[in-house]
This record gives sequence, structure tokens and C-alpha cells, in this order.
Amino acid sequence: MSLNQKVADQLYQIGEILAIKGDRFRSRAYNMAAQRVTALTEDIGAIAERGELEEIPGVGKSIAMVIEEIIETGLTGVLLDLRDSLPKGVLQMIEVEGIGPKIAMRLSEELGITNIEMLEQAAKEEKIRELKGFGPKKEENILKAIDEYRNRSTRFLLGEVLPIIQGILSYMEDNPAVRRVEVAGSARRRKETVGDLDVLVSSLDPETVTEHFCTMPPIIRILGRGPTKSTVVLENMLQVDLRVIPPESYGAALQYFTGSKEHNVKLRTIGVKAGYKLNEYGLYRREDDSLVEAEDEAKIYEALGMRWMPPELRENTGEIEAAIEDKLPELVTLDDIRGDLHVHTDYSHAIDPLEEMVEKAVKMGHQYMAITDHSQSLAIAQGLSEEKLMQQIEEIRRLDEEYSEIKLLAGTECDIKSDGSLDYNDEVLEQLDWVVASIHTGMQQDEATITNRIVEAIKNPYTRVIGHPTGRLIQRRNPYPVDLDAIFKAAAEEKVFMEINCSPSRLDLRDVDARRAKEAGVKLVLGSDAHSVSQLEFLPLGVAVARRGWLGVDDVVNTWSLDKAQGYRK
Ligand code: DGT
Ligand code: CA
Ligand code: CA
Ligand code: ZN
Repeated sequence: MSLNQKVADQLYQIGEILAIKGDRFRSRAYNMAAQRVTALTEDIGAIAERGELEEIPGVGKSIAMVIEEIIETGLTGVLLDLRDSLPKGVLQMIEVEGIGPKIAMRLSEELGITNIEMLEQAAKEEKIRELKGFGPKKEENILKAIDEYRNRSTRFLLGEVLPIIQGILSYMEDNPAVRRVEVAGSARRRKETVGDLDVLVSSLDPETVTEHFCTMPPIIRILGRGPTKSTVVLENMLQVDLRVIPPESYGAALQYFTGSKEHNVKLRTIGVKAGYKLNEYGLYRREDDSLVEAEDEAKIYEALGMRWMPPELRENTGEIEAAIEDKLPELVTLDDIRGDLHVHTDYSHAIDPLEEMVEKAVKMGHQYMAITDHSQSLAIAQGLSEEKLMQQIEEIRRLDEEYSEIKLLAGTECDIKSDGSLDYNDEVLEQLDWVVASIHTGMQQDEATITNRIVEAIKNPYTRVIGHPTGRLIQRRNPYPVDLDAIFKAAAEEKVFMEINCSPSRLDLRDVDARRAKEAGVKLVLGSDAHSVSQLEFLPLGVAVARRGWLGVDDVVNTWSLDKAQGYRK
């Protein structure tokens, strides 16, 4: 959102709340000003610097001051105060289609509704139809609109939110009232998508922390603001919850809000059996409510008779049992990763040239990197003709000499054709060091056909890796139908690797399938699938998938020496 949009958005919000409060005159003034700001062709920051805000038609002295405040602090106090002056839940309710400010105020005042859950309940209990001017039809529409409101809230890709989290953490750490700050919830568990962010702050001064948090620049909306809990919406519509916790119970809160819910439920059951009570405030003895532990997350797990476990495992899929038996896997870490084994260049449809990719990989400390551009038939991705591939191999060999810090592999991401054959013949494949075989076309075929195609590709003696094995794009395209167990069995026999593609929308294999692959005796390869220099930084996303898939160093080929990786399949 540009600064102009941000200013206009806040002016509109002020106008909206003023209208709710019945101040029509000022409401109209703010709406007019918002319209004018939207229509500006110049950056409003520049206009403010020249001191010419009041020359914008419709902007008088008081609105100019509000605009200056938005430019300087990111959020105007006028809006904050107005929000606080509204009954609770009104702002949330008007997000539901068909519920305007007036209706929201009446629902709040006459029925005491303060959130959408209560609204839904009231409609179901047929209480809304009793209000003057309402009826069964309106009630029905409200229920429908609530459904739509809930479906509207899409989830965010882990890859999108990690940089935002970095921003929030460093912003919050700047405030001296903040002792510790972490993001809990699904983001701490590194799930492939997150619904919202759960920021936890340890502090003795919640007021200062809350004020600092609520004036964070990318905030466009504050849904709630209280002494220990606030909820805001960022400009990309990501919702962020803040909880301020006293240091002495920070560990308990961190444990609780990291989840998953299923993990917590199981943990509480175990606690109950052992005579404990566990909640977001601490672990207590049931008999006398005396506190056992609250400050330190690890000590809570230990008191419950198990080892602390990495958040990525906390999905109640056997991690608690493993922790009790002291059989938790030693998970792979980003530091263990030595190189990248799926990288594109502008020889095919990627943005950056080979040498720039190499320079970046060297900077990242990679010991090796496989260049794997698309193969000849894949016209949409400007796949390489045999001739062009030969040129590229030559350049790779030359750069490999030049850059002694890194070993470069000449490879391909070779299309698996609809009959299961590879898109280059053996004479070509023979000259390559690293062959990733992937499906990019014919995804409409039935399960048996696609499974056979991949098994055929696995049997090709030049194949090292099956790239993005299911073809899914998160929230955009379902996986093609494929019998993964059959694929894993063939791959284990042939000693062919399965990829965990690290591209944010792919993350393919996904966590649970990577775990199944491991159990079937298959080793996994991380590939950034980078199509530009910056995308070489996708590897941590694949590490997250690997950890959620219970993989250790031995399971992930990128932690191995190149000799071991290349010698694995004879
Ligand atoms: P998300 O935001 O949908 O990606 O998923 P989470 O896991 O971040 O869930 P969220 O944001 O609703 O709540 C954060 C954590 O708080 C959740 O992982 C576990 C904890 N939590 C929330 N509600 C409950 C509950 O009703 N029972 C228990 N035991 N834990 C809860
Ligand atoms: Ca969450
Ligand atoms: Ca080299
Ligand atoms: Zn591909």
C-alpha cells in the first residue's frame, strides 16, 4: 500500500466511525478528504514536506494535522481514540456483508453482541428477528454472510510471512519495555500456511508495549486493543494478535500459544493423569493449586515427564510419545545444509544469469550447487535445446574452474513425458552430473498412468531426483492423482531421491509425505527451484518442511558430501 493509499484508508475509516456515531458533517469532511488524497498524482509525503497539505482541496487545518501524524507515526491517534469509543465488536460486525454501522450499533446495544461468534449464536437462536425492522429472512441472510466472511479469510504462505515476522520482531525489540518477543502459533511450528500471527511479548509494562505495537507502520486496522491483548490487521490483510505476558509466566504462554491445539489437548490429558493442571498461565498441582512451573517452556515439558521438543513436531502425531520415551529425532537444521540441488538460470525462463546465481551461492556459503534448467520440450519455460544445453555445460565447467569455493554441477530439470520417458536421450543425459526429473504436463491423466510415468522415470538410470513429486501449488492447484506409496517403493529400490521443493507455493513433498518417504527408506533432496538470485533464499522453507517431516541429517541429501550424494545410486 502506498503512503497515499494508507492516508486515504485511515481518513475513510475515521469517516466511517464518525458516521456510525452520527457526526455526519465531520464524516463527510473526512470522506471528501480521503477521496482527494486517493486522486492525488503526487506522493503526499512530498506535499507535506513542502508544508502544502492544506492546499489539497477539502483538507483543512485539523485534517492536515491528522495526515501529518499518519505520515510521521504510521497511524493517527484520532482513529485510535475513535475506535476505543465504539462499543466492542461493532467494527468486526461491519465486516460482515449486509451489516452496516447502524445495524451493528443496534445489535450491540439491544442484544449485547460483541463479536461474530455471538452474532451467529443470536441468529441461530432466532433472537435477531425479534428486533424492530428485522425478520426471519434477514436473520437467514446474516448467517449466510457470516459463512462467507469466514471463507473469505484465506491463509498466508509461510514464505510470505517469514519476512514480515522478521520485521515485527526487530520493530518490537527496539522498545526498551520489551524483554522478549517471539511469534508463537502455526508460524513458530513453521506450518506451510498460517492463518494469523500470534506475537508474544514478555514485559512488565504492557501499556507501553501495546502502544508501540499498535503504531507499527504496516498496520491498517486495529480490531481490538486491551491491556494484555490486541489484534491488528496489516496492509496485506494478515491479522496479528499481540499478547503481553509477565516474565514469570512467559514459558507457559509460549507453550500454550505455540499449539497445536491437538498437541496441547494431549499434553493436558497427560498432565491430568499425573495430577497436574496445565494452562496458559502455568503448570499447577491439582491438589492444592500450587505452581510447579511457568517461566520456562522446557521445564514445563520436563515436569510432565518428557523432553522439550521443537515446535515443528507439535502436531500430536507421535511426538509426545517419542518425547516420553526419549526417542525424539535429531532434526536437520539450516546450518547442516551444504548446497542447493535445483536451480534455474536465464538459459531457460529464469530471471538472472548463471554467473550471478553462482556468486550468490558462494556468498551464502554453499559448497555445491546443481544448475538444472528446463528441458527441450517445455516450450513455456523456454526449455534448453540440446545445443543450448551443451553451451551451458561448457559455461558451467568454466565457472566451476573460476570459482574454487564451490562445486558446480551441470544438470537438468528434465521433463517426464506423457509416456514416462525423459525429454533428453541417453547420449545427452550421460554428459550431465545431476538429473532432476519432473512432471510439468499431462497432469490430467489418471492415477495409474501418472504413477507409472513416475515409476518409469525412476527406473531411468540417469535420474537422481524426482522434482516436486505431487505437482501441487498451495491454495491454487491440487496435486495430480498419484500413488505415493508405489513411487516411494520404486525410489527406495532404485536409490532415487525425492525432492522437497522449497518454492513457497510448492513445498512439495509436503511435511507428512516427506515423513512417509523417509519411513519407506527414501532420502530427500532440498531444491530452492530458484528462478532468480533472491529465490536462492527459499531453502529455509524446505528445511522447515523437512523438520516437520521428522527428518534428520542423514535423511537430507544436501547435508551430505557431494561424493556421497553422487555415489548413492550406482
Ligand atoms: P493458524 O493461526 O490457523 O495458522 O493456527 P494456530 O495454530 O496459530 O492457531 P491459533 O492462532 O488459533 O491459536 C494459536 C495457538 O493457541 C494454537 O496453536 C494453540 C492455542 N490455542 C488456541 N485456542 C486453543 C484452544 O481452544 N485450546 C487449546 N488447548 N489451545 C488453543
Ligand atoms: Ca495463529
Ligand atoms: Ca568450483
Ligand atoms: Zn519444475
